[in-house]
Amino acid sequence: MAIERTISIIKPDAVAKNVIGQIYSRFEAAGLKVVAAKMKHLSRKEAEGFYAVHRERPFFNALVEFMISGPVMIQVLEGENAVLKNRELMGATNPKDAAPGTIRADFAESIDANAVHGSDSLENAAIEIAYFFAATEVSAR
Ligand code: IDP
Repeated sequence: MAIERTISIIKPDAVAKNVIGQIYSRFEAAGLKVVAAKMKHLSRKEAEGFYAVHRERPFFNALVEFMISGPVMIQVLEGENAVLKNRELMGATNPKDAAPGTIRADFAESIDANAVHGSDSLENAAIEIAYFFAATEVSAR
């Protein structure tokens, strides 16, 4: 299986709940390695740019407001099948539908405040990594 890299963002609700370490433990237990990380309070412009694909969706403004409501923890995860593996660890977008034992089932309150973001494809992972990290900020393989 291919070694991939993906973006994970621990959203403001989970940072406020003080569960960064618990979420990192799940990445590590699943064989995903943190190869870059930064805590950031996103500007409105950064959040709007990151979620530009959702610009026309009715929840866009609420999503941006939420993502700038407090600091987020952004990391690049590396490992076999990292994109899908991270999505599996996250669980469904709406925590009510998320499988037991997933991050969203255990730490998220609602579809608006759903604890984590994860790239949904290898192509988007590359775009999202470049959005937040310079090449020199990501550990070499
Ligand atoms: P994902 O985060 O599981 O990949 P996306 O469909 O890419 O889900 O949506 C991005 C984010 O927008 C979600 O994580 C969630 O916070 C928010 N979102 C998606 N759909 C809705 C909705 O129907 N109402 C409110 N917020 C939503």
